Amino acid sequence: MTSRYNPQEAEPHWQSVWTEQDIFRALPPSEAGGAPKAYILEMFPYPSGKAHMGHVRNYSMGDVVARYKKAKGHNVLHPMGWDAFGMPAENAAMERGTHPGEWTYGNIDHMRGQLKQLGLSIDWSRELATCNADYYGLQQRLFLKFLEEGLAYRKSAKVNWDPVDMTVLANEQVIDGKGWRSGADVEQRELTQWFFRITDYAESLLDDLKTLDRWPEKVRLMQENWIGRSEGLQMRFEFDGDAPKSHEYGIEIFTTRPDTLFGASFIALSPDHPLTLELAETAAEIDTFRAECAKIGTTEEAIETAEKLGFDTGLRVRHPFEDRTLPVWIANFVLMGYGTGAIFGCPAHDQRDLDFARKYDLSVTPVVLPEGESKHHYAIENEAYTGPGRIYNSDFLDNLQKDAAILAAIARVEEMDLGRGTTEYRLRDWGVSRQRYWGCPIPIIKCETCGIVPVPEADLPVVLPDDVSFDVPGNPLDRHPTWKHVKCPICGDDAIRETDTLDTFVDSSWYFARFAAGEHNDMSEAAYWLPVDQYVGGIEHAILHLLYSRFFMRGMRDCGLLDLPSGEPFAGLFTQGMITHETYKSSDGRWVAPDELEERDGSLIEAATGEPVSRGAIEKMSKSKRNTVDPTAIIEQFGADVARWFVLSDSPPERDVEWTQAGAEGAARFVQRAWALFDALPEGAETTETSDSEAATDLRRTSHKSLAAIEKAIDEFRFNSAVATIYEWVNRLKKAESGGDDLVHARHEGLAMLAVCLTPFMPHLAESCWQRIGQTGLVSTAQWPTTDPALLIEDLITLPIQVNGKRRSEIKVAPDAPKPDVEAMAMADPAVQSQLDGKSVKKVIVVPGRIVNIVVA
Ligand code: ANZ
Ligand code: ZN
Repeated sequence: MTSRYNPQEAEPHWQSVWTEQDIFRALPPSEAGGAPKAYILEMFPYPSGKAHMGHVRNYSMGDVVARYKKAKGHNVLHPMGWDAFGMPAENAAMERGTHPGEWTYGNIDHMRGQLKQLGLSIDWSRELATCNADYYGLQQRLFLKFLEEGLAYRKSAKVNWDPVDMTVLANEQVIDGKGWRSGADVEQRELTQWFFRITDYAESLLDDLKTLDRWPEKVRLMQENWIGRSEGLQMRFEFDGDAPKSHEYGIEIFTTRPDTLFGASFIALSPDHPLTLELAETAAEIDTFRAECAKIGTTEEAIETAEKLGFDTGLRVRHPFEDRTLPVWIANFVLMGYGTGAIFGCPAHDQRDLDFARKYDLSVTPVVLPEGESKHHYAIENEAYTGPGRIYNSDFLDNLQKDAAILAAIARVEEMDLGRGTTEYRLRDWGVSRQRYWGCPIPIIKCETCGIVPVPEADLPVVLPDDVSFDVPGNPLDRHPTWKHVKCPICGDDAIRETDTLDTFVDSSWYFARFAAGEHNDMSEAAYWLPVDQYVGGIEHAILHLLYSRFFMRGMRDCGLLDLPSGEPFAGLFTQGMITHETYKSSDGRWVAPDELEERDGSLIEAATGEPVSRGAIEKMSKSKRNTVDPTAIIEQFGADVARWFVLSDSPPERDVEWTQAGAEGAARFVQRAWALFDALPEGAETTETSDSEAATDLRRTSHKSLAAIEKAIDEFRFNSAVATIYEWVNRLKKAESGGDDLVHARHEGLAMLAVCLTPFMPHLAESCWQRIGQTGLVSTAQWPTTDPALLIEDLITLPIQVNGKRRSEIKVAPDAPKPDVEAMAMADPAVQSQLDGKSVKKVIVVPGRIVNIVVA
């Protein structure tokens, strides 16, 4: 009589055994013996309230790698923590009147419980939360170190200001030029803010992407584009007629397309260009125009998509190569922070310039001819041509290809002493000041006499005050009655604390180093573990988080804090796909959640109302479409192993996976099927004799080949292929149950191997199975089995041998045996030898896998 496997009993049991035996604790380097280290990390969660299926997928994938590496004999570090500062806690505080900390720590407790239910091989002794003063106090030290080394500095910069909520908004909080909460028109304000000098590292951040060969190509490309190196030309256009006093030298522009200089039709200044500001002093229309531009917001994206706006200054400049002049405009799409804040517009070959030229009726002259076009008929309508081609309409550049023309134009401009070739980066310094409460306080004191004074070491951490209120808009730190009032550490006079806190991206830029540094924040231990060998997370962090982390490691290295020569935090990166689910709508157009449905007579109805429900598209699980499933509910119904197995089984890890109830039920049936295999093994199987019967050898071959295939699949991040192999292997082992006693030993061997292979995927089931067949210890600490190479060799195949087209014999060879070997074996065959009988061989034709034909005279 076979028993059922009960995940509700087994899972909590094994989890408590693992905890009691403390088997997932990472060993400090001194205790690791010769074991190689493996640092496996998933992007740490924001404690929003509840874990979602995306977390389940992310952490299951990391757990597969961590458990596998452990089985392979590595000293594994697999920690977990909480990215715990940020806006949602303040919003919750405003809505419910709770303290952000209370809300956050409550969520952490809940989500920790949920993650523990998943049976992850986490070293919980290293858990951290970024909102904990222990953590952000160290971050304040880092900030001061960066300040000392010139990597942090203050400057005045523009922010999005919400005049109703009286607060600064992040770019993401400006929607169509309006504040996301108040709906008020957002204004641009200048504030003095803190910055990190990430641009110092632009070159190495870009060049070293080449060394990250275990990162997805698309992420490297996204980073490359974000850093945005362009080889360009900085040059001036001299004024025609009277030049404004401050610009007698001309207007400096930056371009990456000097090959299009003959197509130039206007010059455009940024609304914030010094010349614009100067002109505005005597022209009120320019002020009005600037205010109009300021409504659009500071993001490049907002500016890119906004309607093009221009103002003609009436000034004119001379073309460097031709006897003509160009008008000088002010244009909203020219950013002050890039290049020189001024451009020349070539509408034929730049879409923004074209949109602008069409709107203000400026000339459009094409100068790059695409391959296959005739210069007499080629014309630009409403789409600029930005591709390669041959230059025309361009005097000395005519007939050159684009790239050669760029160099020729730069050379000529340098010769004329009007400019020089340059390298520019799109990357800007990282503004880290946030006018928020729930973040890491910037450890600075502002004194009227002494200026900007770092908080002395002994006074760190600067702890957030608890008694704050969120009933009025703005930063509670700023209006706290006492917190910001301190004595200046230098002169002792009254002074004021910096009330800005750090961008939460700072918190996540070094947490992996904190994990690695262990209990005593020992940076030599951090150097042992870093870089992270395998990082797993969402593609949404492909740019900022990864770039900031790369900057931080370089910064810490150059401050002498961390011995990490490459400055690279993540040697391997994997970005997983999302979890999708069908969507459902009621007849009156409401979204209906999956657990509110019932199936009646083959059609879907809403359980509460009995009304019919229609199926919609399969989409990313989201609260707004109500197509989420709750991991806790799944774990209660099926167990954590089923949830883990499902999210790993159905699609390649980088692709989306669709969650279905039927799929979960299928996974649950598989759990029972696998268990039944172990349960059916006769007692004492482990002590039976090996058999070399053909059936036994065949079964052993399947097991060893499956093991090798699973190993390869995990190494290559193809978890779904590993799962598919396990399915087949289980079927094969099931068949063996009806075989003879000669199979018992091979079955035991196969099942012991299978249990180890199941561990990364379904660790609880694997423990029960391991125990059931009498193995010692825990499978979670068992070594990965070794394969017997002899059993991996493919079965031999039979090749017929013909002599002059007549079948005379056959030989058995490996399917991939090289031709010369096959030929030699065929010639040596006794039956063939007797046929040849002294005749001379003219030719031997080997058709691999099919036949050998010997032609004799
Ligand atoms: C003339 C031109 C002709 C341009 C053409 C492009 C195409 P990337 O390649 O991304 O670095 N530009 C320069 N400074 C700018 C600023 N402050 N705000 C907005 N646009 C600016 O972009 C470089 C190109 O972006 C430059 O080359 C310039 O336009 C524009 F057929 O100059 B180009
Ligand atoms: Zn002072």
